[in-house]
Amino acid sequence: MGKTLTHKIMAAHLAAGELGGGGEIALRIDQTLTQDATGTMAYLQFEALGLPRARAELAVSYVDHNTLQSGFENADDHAFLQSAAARFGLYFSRAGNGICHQVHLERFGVPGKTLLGADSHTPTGGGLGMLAIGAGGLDVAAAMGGGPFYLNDPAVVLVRLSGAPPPWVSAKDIILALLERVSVKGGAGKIFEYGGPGAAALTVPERATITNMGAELGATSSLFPSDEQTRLFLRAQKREKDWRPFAADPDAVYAETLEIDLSTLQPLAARPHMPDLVSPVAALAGLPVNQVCIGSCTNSSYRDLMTAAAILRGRTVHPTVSLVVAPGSRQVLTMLAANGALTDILDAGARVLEAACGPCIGMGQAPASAAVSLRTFNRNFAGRSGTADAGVYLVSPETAAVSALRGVLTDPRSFGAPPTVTAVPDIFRVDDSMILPPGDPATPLVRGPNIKPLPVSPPLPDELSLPVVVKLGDNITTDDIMPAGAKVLPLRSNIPALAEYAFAPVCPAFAAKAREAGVCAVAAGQNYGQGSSREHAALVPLYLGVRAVLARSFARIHRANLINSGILPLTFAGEEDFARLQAGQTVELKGLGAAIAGDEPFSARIAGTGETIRLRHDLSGRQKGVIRAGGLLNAIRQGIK
Ligand code: MIC
Ligand code: SF4
Repeated sequence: MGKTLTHKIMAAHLAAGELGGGGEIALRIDQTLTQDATGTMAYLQFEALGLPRARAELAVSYVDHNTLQSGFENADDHAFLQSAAARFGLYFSRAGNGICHQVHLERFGVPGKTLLGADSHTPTGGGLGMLAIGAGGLDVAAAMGGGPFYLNDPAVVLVRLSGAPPPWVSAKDIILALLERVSVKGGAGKIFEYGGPGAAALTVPERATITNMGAELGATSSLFPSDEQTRLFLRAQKREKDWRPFAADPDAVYAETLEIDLSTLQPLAARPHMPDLVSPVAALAGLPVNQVCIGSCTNSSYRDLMTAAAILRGRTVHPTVSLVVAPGSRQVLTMLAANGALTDILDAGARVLEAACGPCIGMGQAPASAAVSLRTFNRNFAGRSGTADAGVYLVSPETAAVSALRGVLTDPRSFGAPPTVTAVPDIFRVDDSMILPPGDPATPLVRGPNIKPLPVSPPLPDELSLPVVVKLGDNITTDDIMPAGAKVLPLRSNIPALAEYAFAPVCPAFAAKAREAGVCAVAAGQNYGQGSSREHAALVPLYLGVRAVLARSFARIHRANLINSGILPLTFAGEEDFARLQAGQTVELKGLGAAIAGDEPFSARIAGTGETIRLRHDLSGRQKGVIRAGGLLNAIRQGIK
């Protein structure tokens, strides 16, 4: 029986477990990456593990998220990260060098390797034929130290692309079409492997747009084969020596196959406030637009910005629109500067930002009240832009640029002939001078006042009486649990200060109520914790006394982060159990030791009501040990893992 590409890479990296069995497996990790909003915690954890030096083949620490520096906090974090990189043996990509995923694709990604990143969009590397997975900082710290990464063996789905996209339809429209079909929770427990003639024709930057936004499907990862397109990209990056062909066997067996005929696609947009609320741009055309942002790890490549520049050339942005352009990397920005495209963009009236995440994570450029903002980004969750009532639409660079000129959401097909852009030039501008190589192990860690110690959970007791502080609905994002943005992100290495903002968008009184309760629980619907990898969405609730989250289902990375933090992720056994439990009630968990040891559903009483609910834990043997110890740090220190 032929093998999928995913299983070939997994088989070559399997450290424990069985492929195809659906249980927990462990993979050896070749490369790790962190960014500054997750990195400070990851390196504090690496330090707490007592590991002297990274053992992975390659470990890179990027600074790309918190670059606004409106106070000392971000700069303190950068100094800490730079010292940690030198001490622990990491490459350090300095602020201004670009967004982690874009730079990793350009400079470090290698086909057939495994990459674990403390950021949910790490699967961008799948555009190069890597198996690239997002995880919480502690899992990345453990992998950096040479430990394997544990995950549930995913089902492998083939997305077979046929046909060629019509003019003005690009990679963003392909992944939006898939999001419409699969939804933000439909990818859970799956890896999406792309194939077919339509995939072969896509360049690496286009593939990376698709694998990047596979994160919005809730997928474990997404990847393309490594082929001639991959070789051309790596050659242009002066890295042809890193190229190897990798592909699925022709008779590979997949859990599921999805067919997309690219020739049937049209320009698409995801409407507020979820990436899977997809409509044809034509159906929304005419909507007045206040802001257009081009950038983010999804759509900020040389290909994307050259396309936008070609559309903008010789024209001026509409008077009602603020056009913001954030290039993905210093490589992209300097190439645009050298070939004149940057002048076209500036001449058109764009506001050009440094090569960083910027507005994607609410680090500046918040839209006006009730504004409509078109963004080439990957997430349009309510409030993520920094403006609670702004409506963010996710679109391709083509739709964004054309709409910026017209002042209304515009189907780019009405613009005339599409620009012809070389996505992968013969040679990219390679200059790694802003990437510092690993330094002296004796380098002291620079700890400014913003760097606070980690919260650590106590071991799991046998009984817990937990008031349910809040009951939430489906698809609660990590931005709902632990918002980001210019005001809150500087506190990422300061859990006590961050705690004030816990659940702010969905339950502003959460911190006060949790403190009053002492220990407590959170209840929620399906796909709880979708979105980012930020373990702060577990560490902050832990700090505030949350000992269990009861949900109808969980997003993969967040569930792992809860377990790693020592918070019990429990699922309601049935619909009626979810319906029965109300906010303000107290759940009594008794005989937890026995309940965790077994794998069957167990009962919990709702205090003072005479009612019970049935719950499941679905923990693997290893996870049971982690939960009993009170989290992964405790477990590793006690030699449990
Ligand atoms: C995001 O896009 O939400 C982030 C910011 O990149 C996060 C990581 C974080 O919160 O630090 C992610 O996607 O994992
Ligand atoms: Fe940065 Fe946005 Fe990409 Fe997250 S999604 S890594 S914030 S550009």
